[in-house]
Amino acid sequence: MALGAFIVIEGLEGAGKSSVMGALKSRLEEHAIRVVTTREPGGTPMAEAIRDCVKQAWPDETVTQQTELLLMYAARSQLVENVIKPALDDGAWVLGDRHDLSSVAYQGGGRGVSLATLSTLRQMTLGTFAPDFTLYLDIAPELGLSRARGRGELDRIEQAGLAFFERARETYLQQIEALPNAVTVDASQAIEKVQADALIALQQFIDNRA
Ligand code: Z5A
Repeated sequence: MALGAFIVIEGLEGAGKSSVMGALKSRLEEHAIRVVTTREPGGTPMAEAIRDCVKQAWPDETVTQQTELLLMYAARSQLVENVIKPALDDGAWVLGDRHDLSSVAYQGGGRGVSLATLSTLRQMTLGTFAPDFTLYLDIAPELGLSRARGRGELDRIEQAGLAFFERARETYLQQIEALPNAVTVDASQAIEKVQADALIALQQFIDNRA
């Protein structure tokens, strides 16, 4: 069994994952825990190249559902095998900005890929590997996207339209309900309150693990 713990932050764009990640990292470091942060897709040189590829617009061709799905799992495989598992084995805790649940929400709920297909790919790529704890930052797509828009141009996936994000959120909520080690935080609150709620959830996870 790995020495470290794998904690994943999930949520729609603009939910505040980046700022919550910073707060969790600081809290873990106060506990003298070594922290490695990751993001998906991305986190290795090859996975970062895949990230650029999936996020950019391809005006002269259609990006098929299958291509998008396979690229997400290709990036995840690179990250898990080259970064996450070695870090956990070395005793670090890994804080992940998104992981497999994003594929279930976006490619499954959003694009309509079947749960059976997702399950086959997960089994092939991850086997039984899964987060020890998932923090889901729940936000209505209108609010999240308006925050994301405040930062500039929306990328290819962000341009998918409101109905896509509503399906993704619905899927997140259903999946989180069924996960044993998961907590939902209301991400529509002020950022300070979102961070405070996230830190309470983290502390409970740490206490339960001790
Ligand atoms: N994707 C997928 O389809 N399938 C998969 O399997 C995976 C990913 C792994 C990754 O892009 C895209 O890939 C993503 C899902 C898809 N695309 N979409 N659409 P990304 O990493 O660039 O996207 P993101 O993860 O959603 O990043 P984000 O928009 O930066 O979200 P965030 O990290 O949660 O938000 P933030 O950067 O912390 O905050 C965004 C802005 O809102 C910022 O200006 C903050 O100051 C502001 N903010 C945050 N919280 C608050 C509160 N509480 N109040 C006010 N303002 C706030």
